[in-house]
Amino acid sequence: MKTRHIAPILLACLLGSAPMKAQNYDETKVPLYTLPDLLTAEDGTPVTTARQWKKQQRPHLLELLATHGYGHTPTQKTDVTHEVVYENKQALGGRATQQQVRFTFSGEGKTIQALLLVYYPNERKGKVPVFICYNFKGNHSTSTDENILYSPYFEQLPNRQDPILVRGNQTSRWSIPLIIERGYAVATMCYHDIYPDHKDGESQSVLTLFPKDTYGKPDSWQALGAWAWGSSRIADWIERQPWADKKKLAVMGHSRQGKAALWAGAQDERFQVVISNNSGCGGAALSRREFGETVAKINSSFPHWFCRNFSSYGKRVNDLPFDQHTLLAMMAPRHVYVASAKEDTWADPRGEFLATFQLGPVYELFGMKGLPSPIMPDIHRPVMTDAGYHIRAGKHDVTEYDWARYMDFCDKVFGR
Ligand code: GTR
Repeated sequence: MKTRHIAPILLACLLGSAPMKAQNYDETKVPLYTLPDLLTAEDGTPVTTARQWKKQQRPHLLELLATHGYGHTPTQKTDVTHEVVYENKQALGGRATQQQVRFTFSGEGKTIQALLLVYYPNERKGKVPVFICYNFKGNHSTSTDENILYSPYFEQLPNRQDPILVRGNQTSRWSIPLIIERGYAVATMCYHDIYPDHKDGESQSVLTLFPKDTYGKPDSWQALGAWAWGSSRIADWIERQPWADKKKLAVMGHSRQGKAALWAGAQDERFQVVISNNSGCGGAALSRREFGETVAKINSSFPHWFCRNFSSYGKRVNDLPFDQHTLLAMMAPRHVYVASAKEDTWADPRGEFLATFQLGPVYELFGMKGLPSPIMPDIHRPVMTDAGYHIRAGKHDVTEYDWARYMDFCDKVFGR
């Protein structure tokens, strides 16, 4: 018995690293913690007005999030061209128009291509709100429609029989018919096209389209920063479409893309509604709870996601100058919706809820309302004020239940 325990420890010592603590799933073992106070300025004075928040506190906190968490996004612009390569005005039995748009990003003598898949309703009174969200497994995974072109990342796979190329293998995560029925548009791109999601993905990512000194440093962007940047480039195109209501843009992401959606919403104030679906550690869940996935664990599994500075907080999470409520608060006075799943303990549903609750005092500066109670609601009892939260039954996933709630919330926010 003993050797079983000793072997990994010996191995870790030989490799020069201490073994990682097991993940905690026991609420009674959550350490005591104090969250950084969102309404205390750097010099210790209280933040009491919306103006102070906007002019001083928000920029200060955003800078902390960039320096210690997500990395700085370069301010330089890259060239982007767009070409509608496919259009079907009779998609979904005539209820929607489907477009596929090739984005070509260029810079530093290189180009990178990505494909955006868009559906918007044919029957519409005026312009429509739009959900912008990445897919994990290529545009072809969202539907069995044979006309959907493979996303560039998947197009290059040498084995055409690869099961990943099966159409519609993630259809259940994309309630496109429901989205259209409720009068919304949806735009999706494969996240690998922007930054291939593996630790050596940088060389094929959009980072390389920027000057060399904008990446590779402890506080510069990596994959999450790139994905967030890409959402803003999608918004640039959407804003110019005659059918799209540019004042009603929502960014939604699941899991690692929930983290990216929150970081996109923090930086780009065109996103009026920012939706985190099961985003967990480094997304909506409070890091200081160390429940499920931890800062130490996420950085060791995914060293290419956050900025390098973030990994130094693995063993001293209480020294982080922010927690995830800070990220959510960047949306004020816009709207944030956080969703959890009961069985998704890795993502710490309670931590996701508590971070959302912490938004309250910041919303109040703007005369807005955060979540009404610090007591977590039961499953399938969504709470919607100026912020939204729900926990549903089931696993780590995106389901029709989640989409329906996001649209209920957007209907409320957009006055539909
Ligand atoms: C897990 C990761 C989570 C979450 C998830 C996902 O492996 O630990 O932070 O992002 O992946 O993206 O599905």
